[in-house]
Order: sequence, then C-alpha cells, then structure tokens
Amino acid sequence: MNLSVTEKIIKAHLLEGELIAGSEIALKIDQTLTQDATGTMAYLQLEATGIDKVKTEISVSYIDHNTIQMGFKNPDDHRYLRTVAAQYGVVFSPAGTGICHQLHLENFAKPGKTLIGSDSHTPTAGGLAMLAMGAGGLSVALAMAGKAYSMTMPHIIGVELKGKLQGFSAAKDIILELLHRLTVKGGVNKVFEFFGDGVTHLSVPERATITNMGAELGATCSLFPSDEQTRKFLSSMGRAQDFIPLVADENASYHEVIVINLDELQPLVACPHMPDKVMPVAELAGLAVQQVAIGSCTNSSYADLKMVALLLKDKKINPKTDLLISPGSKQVLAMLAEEGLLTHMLTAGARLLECTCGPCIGMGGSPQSASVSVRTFNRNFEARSGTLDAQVYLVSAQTAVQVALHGQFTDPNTWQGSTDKIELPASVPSIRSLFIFPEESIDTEILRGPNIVALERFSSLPETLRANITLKVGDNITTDHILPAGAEITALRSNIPAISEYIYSRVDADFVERCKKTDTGVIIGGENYGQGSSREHAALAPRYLGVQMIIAKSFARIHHANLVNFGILPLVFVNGKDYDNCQIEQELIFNSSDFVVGGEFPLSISGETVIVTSTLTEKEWKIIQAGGLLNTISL
Ligand code: MIC
Ligand code: SF4
Repeated sequence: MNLSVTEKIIKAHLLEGELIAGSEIALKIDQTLTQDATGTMAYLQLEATGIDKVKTEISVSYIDHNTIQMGFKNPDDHRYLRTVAAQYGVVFSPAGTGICHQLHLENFAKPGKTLIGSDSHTPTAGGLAMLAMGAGGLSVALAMAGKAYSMTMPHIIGVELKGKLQGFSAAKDIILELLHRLTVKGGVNKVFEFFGDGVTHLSVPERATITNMGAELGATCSLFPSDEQTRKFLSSMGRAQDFIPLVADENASYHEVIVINLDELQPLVACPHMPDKVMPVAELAGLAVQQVAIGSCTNSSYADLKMVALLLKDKKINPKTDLLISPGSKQVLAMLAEEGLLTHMLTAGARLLECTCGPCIGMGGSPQSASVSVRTFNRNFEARSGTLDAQVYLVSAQTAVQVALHGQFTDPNTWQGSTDKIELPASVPSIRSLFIFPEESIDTEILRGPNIVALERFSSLPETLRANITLKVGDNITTDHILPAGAEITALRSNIPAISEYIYSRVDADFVERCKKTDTGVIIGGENYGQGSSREHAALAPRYLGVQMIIAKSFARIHHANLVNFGILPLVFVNGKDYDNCQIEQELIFNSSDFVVGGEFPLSISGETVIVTSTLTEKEWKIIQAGGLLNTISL
C-alpha cells in the first residue's frame, strides 16, 4: 500500500481502529505541550487522574500567554505550573522564554512523532513532519497520563506546491491562499499534507507558518515531509540526531489534491474580521494604518525578524504608525542582538516586546479606537485585539514591514529592498539551559494561590432533559466570542466560577443572568460553532452555568471534543428551518432513550417535534451520559 506521511505516522501510533476516513481511531501520543492559559486547568485535571508521573516521551509546560502579572493571579498560576511540572516530570519553560510553538519547534519537535497540545496552533510542529494536533486541556492531561487519544480518522488532502515564491511573496501567502479557497470551515476533520517541488524550497520555519495557520481552516492538522530542509534545521538547532527522513510513498493517494502555483502567488491579506476574508494586498493600496504588530507563533522566527530588521535598516517608520515586534523565542532575540539587528529595529522606531503571545491575544498592544491594525498573526476575530472597534488585517512579515514604513498599504510592485532568502546559520546558540527539566528542579511541593479553584465534577445526563434556550447565535462563532481573551479575563483561567461570569459577555450581556434564572440551558448555533482557540473553558464554564446541550448546524473539531469532555450534548439540526424557528426562552425536552448513535432522532422545542442528529460515537455518547470524561476514567 502506498502511504502518505500522515498515514505512516498514524499507522505507527494506532492503538485502536483502522485507517478509514470518518471512523474513530485511538493513537499513542509521544509528546504533549501546554501553555499557561490552558495549562492550569490541564494540570488540575492531571492531578485528578491520580497518576504519579507523566507517561509520555516528553511533556512541556510553557508560560507565554499571560505574562502581564497585574496582581497576584498570573504569578500564582506560573508558580503552580512550575511546581506541578516538577512533581509530575514535566519540562517547564518560564515566562518570557518564548512562545510555545516556536520553542517546541526549535527544541523538542521530532519528525514522525505524535504531539497534542492544549493550544489550537499545536499543528505548527507539522512543519517538522510531526502529527501535531490541538486539543482541550483534559484530553492533553489524559495523554500525559498515558491514555490513548481518540479522534476521527481525517480525510487526507494533498496540497501540491509548484514552483518557487517570487519577490515579496511569503509562506504566509500560501496559507492565506488556502484560506481564501477553502474558508475557515473548509478543513474540519481534514489533514493537509504538503508535497511537490515547491516544498523543497521552503525552510522549516516557513513550513511552520503554514501548518500553524492550518488551524484557521479548522483542520485537524497540517504537515510537511521530513527532508533535506528538515535535516538542515535540526542540525542548526544542535539536534541532528533527531532527524529521520519521512516522505510519502510514490503514488500515495490523497482524498483530494489542491495545487498552488507559487510562481504566481502575490502578497495577500486577510481582512476584518475573519482569516478567510482574503484579498491581494495591492487592492488595499492607500488604506492608512495606525498600528503594525510583528510576531506571534505564526511569524516570529529568526528569518522573519532578520528580514524585518534589514528592511528597516537606516529607515524610519511612518510617524503615524506604531510598530510592535515580539520575537518568538529568546533564541531568536539573542541572535538578533548578537548580529546588531535589534539596533535597526529600534532606531527605525519599533517597540520591542517580550518573547510572548502579547498583542495576539490582547495582552497589551491594543490598537487605538476605530483604527486599522496590521498584524503578522493568525486570527483577526472581532475584539480579540482588545479594542472592540479596531479593524485587524493579517499579513506576512514582508508586507507588515512595508506597511509600517509607509503608514498605509501600498502596491507590492512599488516595494523596495532585498528579497533574498534568509537562512539560519549552520549552528545557533542553544537556550536549552533556560528550561527547567524535572530532574533539575528544586521544587518539592505543589504551590497554589487563592485564584486556583479546585475542579467540580458534573452530574450525569438525566433520562429526560428539560431545558430552556438561553442563547441563539449565527455562523462561525469562535471560542473568543464564547469566552473573550485579554489580560483581565485570561487571569481567571484557573477559576471557573469567576471566569464563567464573562461567558458570551461581548455577544449578549444578559446571557449569564439568563442562565442563572434557569436550571438547565440550551444554546442554538449556526455553522462551524466553536471555531478557533482550543480553550476548554468555552465548554467548561457554560457547563458550570447549567448549559447541557448545544444544537448547531455544524461544529468545529476541538470545541466539539471539549463539549463531550464536559458532558454537554452537541446536536446538529437536520432541517435548517428548525434553526430559524428557535427562539430564546423556548422550552426543550429531550429523552435520552430517543438518542441514536449515527442516526436521526426527535426532541421537542416549544411543543413542536424537531429532528436532530449528531456525529457522536458510541464512546462519546457514554461520556455525555456519565456527565463528562473525568467521570469515566479509570487508570
Ligand atoms: C489563541 O490563539 O486563541 C490561544 C489563546 O492561543 C488559544 C488558547 C487559549 O485560549 O488559551 C488557542 O489557540 O487554543
Ligand atoms: Fe499565542 Fe497568538 Fe499563537 Fe495563540 S495564536 S499561541 S495567542 S501567539
């Protein structure tokens, strides 16, 4: 049988199931990663499993999302994460060391291995030929505890890259082109596997930009083969021993093949407020821009930032435009410093931020009111920047630096400066000594602060569920809509009672009060409900508020899994008109005995029969009936 790279990795890790798209499979997980905003919950859940030490080859806990430390909450969370890591054998990456995905790529990712991470951009490591997937914190905790990871066997889509990027076109434009063609729901339950002569010209960090933002397609993950570029990257990182060659067999078959001709690709931009609202940069020429932000797990590598520094050299950014730069890791920062490149950035007028997520998740760096902010990031959901009426555009680092210099979008045909490709040196300074490996830790007990509130177990699903519709929303609702980010709210990630007060706060200010007035709630959603961030709080906190069912037109993959993990029943409308008829406060009655795995079944809304279905497996239905995954675990 001729296998793709994806199939080879899945086959080597398959514990249950078969390589049949759409069926349920369970995989052995080699590595995990967590970050602080989702990590506290993941480790509280790991503690609840009662195991002594993690059972993975390596698990890493990164502090990169909330490092603002206004008050005791974040520092307490960081201390908890450091001490719990030592206890359970997890590598700890202190605040400021870098962004989880960039650091993981540089230090731990290995071709052919499996990785799940409590962050939706975990597929970044697919740039190094890993099967790397985002998941909820509980799923990651169970993988750390040695449990198999259950998922739907994805359809494997081949993306053939032909030719070579020209001029100022960048890897970012390849993924923007895919988003343009497929939309933010075009990748659900699919893996995007890249091949073709165009692949050989892309460095690992460029590949990682693409696999990172495959998350915006809703994809399970994306990945590249392990080839000469992979070998070069690993050897620069001082990890030549981690290289294995891994390419698809000749004539490997893909469910579908998409072809992108790199020679013809021009600089692209995703317009407000969705990553798939893509158009050529040239069409926006003349639009004034008040802020440019360069960084995030998508575009903060050494090559990205060196290119930015060289284009800024001996120039000044436009005085009406603010330029923020956050390097992806201290390794990148140290290299820029050693080569004198920071000077070019600083003297051009850029502001240098810490090596963290920063403005990407509204941790500072919010734009002015009603202004235009151009970012090299991966998400431009409304209000995510922290400024409700800001217009956020997503571009490559090449485009961003041109915008900062001109104070507006301009036609790429007029851009000046070198387009030479920047290569990583053969060997780069290691920052591994900054990680705290468990054997080196001096922490002997787990320290918690008052903001860290123990987990609640939820009750099982009753035979007859009577509930009221507490909210109705439209298509493409993101987990940022459900639970906004930003410094103030993210500081409450380890405190479910407190954070639940913010659920849907920017969509419907009365939602929480409405939930409090009814015992059990139901949310009605449109297509692709729950896309975006993996934050399980977007399921956990609604469950805490009494939501036990969501009926939507379709669901995003990670959020669907999180709903199951916390015992919320995700159902799908069979007839679109039933969605139209639903209204807040209507009463819903559902009998568990009517449920059919893989089939259609009735429930009643306001006395009318409505036919629904679900994509739940037998196993998932049992988890929902038990009131969530933790209630079913025996280790
Ligand atoms: C994001 O980019 O939305 C985040 C913040 O990294 C999230 C994780 C979180 O909400 O903590 C993600 O992508 O999963
Ligand atoms: Fe951090 Fe932004 Fe990447 Fe999420 S998308 S991990 S917030 S840099």
